[in-house]
This record gives sequence, C-alpha cells and structure tokens, in this order.
Amino acid sequence: MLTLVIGNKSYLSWSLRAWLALKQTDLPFTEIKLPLDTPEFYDRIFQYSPSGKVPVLIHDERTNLRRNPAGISPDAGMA
Ligand SMILES: N[C@@H](CCC(=O)N[C@@H](CS)C(=O)NCC(=O)O)C(=O)O
Repeated sequence: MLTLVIGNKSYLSWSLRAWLALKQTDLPFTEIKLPLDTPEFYDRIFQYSPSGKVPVLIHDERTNLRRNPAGISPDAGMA
C-alpha cells in the first residue's frame, strides 16, 4: 500500500502534481493531508518526511516521486 502525504491540492502545485501522477495509475493509495504553515503540520510532518516537506510518498521506503516515479511499480505507466 502506498501513502501520499500532501498539503493542500488547491494551492500547492507540488502536492497537486504528486497526487495527479498517482491518480493516473491504478495503484491504490491512502492520502494524508497536512495543513501547511500550521502547528499541526510541524507536529506531524517529520513522522513522514525527514526533510519536513510535502509531498512525500511512503512505500516500503520513502520515495521521491519526481526522481523515481516508475520505481514504485514498473507497470504503472508512470515512466
Ligand atoms: N523542492 C521541494 C518541493 C516541496 C516543497 O517545497 N514543499 C513545500 C510546500 S510546496 C513544503 O513542504 N514546505 C514546508 C516547509 O518548508 O515548512 C522538494 O524537493 O520536494
């Protein structure tokens, strides 16, 4: 199972891009939204993202979507 941790898709293009890329596959994923620039964001983000940034995709290991999209599933059509 994949988990995508994002901010707000309406005004954060990095989050939207990652979400769109995953939506274009048939891969099931869980979406966790963290409200950027809030105490909740900084309380929770580091359990998912060592850099403290979104988006982050959690698989068996943390994956940078932009650098290795096809690495998640070679048959997902993301290459
Ligand atoms: N260049 C970044 C893009 C991601 C990014 O900058 N995310 C911003 C929101 S668009 C973020 O998480 N900011 C939180 C913070 O800096 O506190 C990356 O390498 O992933």
